[in-house]
Amino acid sequence: MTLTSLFLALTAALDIVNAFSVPTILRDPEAHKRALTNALTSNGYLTLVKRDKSPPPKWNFANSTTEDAKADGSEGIIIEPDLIEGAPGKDGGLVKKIKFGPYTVPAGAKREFPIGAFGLTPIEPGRPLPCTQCYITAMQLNMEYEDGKIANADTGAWLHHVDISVTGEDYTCPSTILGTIINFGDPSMWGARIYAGGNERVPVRLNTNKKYGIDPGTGTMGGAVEIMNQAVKPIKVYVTMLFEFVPKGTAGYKEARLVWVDVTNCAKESDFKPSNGVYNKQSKSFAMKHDGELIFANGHQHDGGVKVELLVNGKLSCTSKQLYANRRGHYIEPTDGTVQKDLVMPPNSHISDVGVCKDWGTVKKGDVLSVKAYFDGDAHMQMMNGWGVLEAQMGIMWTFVD
Ligand SMILES: [Cu+2]
Repeated sequence: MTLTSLFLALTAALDIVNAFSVPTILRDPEAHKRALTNALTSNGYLTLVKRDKSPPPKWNFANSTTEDAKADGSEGIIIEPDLIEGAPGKDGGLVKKIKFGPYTVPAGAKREFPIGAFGLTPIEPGRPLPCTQCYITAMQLNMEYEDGKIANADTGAWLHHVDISVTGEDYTCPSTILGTIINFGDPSMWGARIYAGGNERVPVRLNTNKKYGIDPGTGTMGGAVEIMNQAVKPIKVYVTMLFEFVPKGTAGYKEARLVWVDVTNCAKESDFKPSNGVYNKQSKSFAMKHDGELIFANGHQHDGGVKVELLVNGKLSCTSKQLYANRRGHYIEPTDGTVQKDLVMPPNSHISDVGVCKDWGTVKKGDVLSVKAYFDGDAHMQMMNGWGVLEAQMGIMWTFVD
């Protein structure tokens, strides 16, 4: 068996496993309904109603950077403005859109798709890079339909997870292709991860006050996307990435890297089993391999998440708060029957943005990084699958360091 056929066989096997284990949300709609009703009456909805009477924290509905915002996220909220395709980038940069897909997802199902495989096999040659001899200074993901309209919760399209990697070695979790395949790990794990995101679709910018960018090298781009369809009909969508970049020779620009700090450490994936109510989860420690500036960080959690903290040598360094606001719209499921009724969550149940940290300090080689994620399933209802089991949670700080 060649490596290529092994890869394809395993990809196919993974798809079969997914087909049976993943579209849980609709396996038994009645069970989901019961579970949702339980959740509604036991905590989530009642709390949400209460919240309507006593206002939620001010930052919960921030639509732009607040006046009291601190660089380390400890006070207020820093909102990174969305990237705009075709608009002029900073320092003469260009903003280019790359589309992955189309991906078709059946009604009520969740599917994972690999995005190329870094040119390691002739059949999975990877995807062309957005640029070469360049620095990627900003990135943002999104999802759209064939006609370019946004695909989000208001049409049942849920962008569960996207990981983008380039050829190279990951900073925190260097892994081999064989090890990743044997573990059924996320395909992005065998490259250098440069961006990841969920349905909050948060832009990353590395050149706000200083001049940094990711050097994508000369290889290819790959990774994985995971999409969930809560609509009553199948959906056909494209996952998009906006890349802003400058030529490598642009005055003053230097390379930055993604340091992925995850409560699951270097597990095959970032998913972990959630609890009910209020809880938190902390990662092991990871030692920095070089001195660097802390340029940008955004925390990632699923609905129910409150905030993610980055700790350096055990001391709080960056706080990234999860926002249940609606800065860009599209985050409320309709009740007109186009989205499965049992999957409609109360308005403002979904994380639609996060507060980020920017240019807030430095780290030294040997400094120990860890991440702690806080959850409150009473204040923010967590998602549930068709058997009434809570969907997986995550707690990650995507930290960019030069
Ligand atoms: Cu996630």
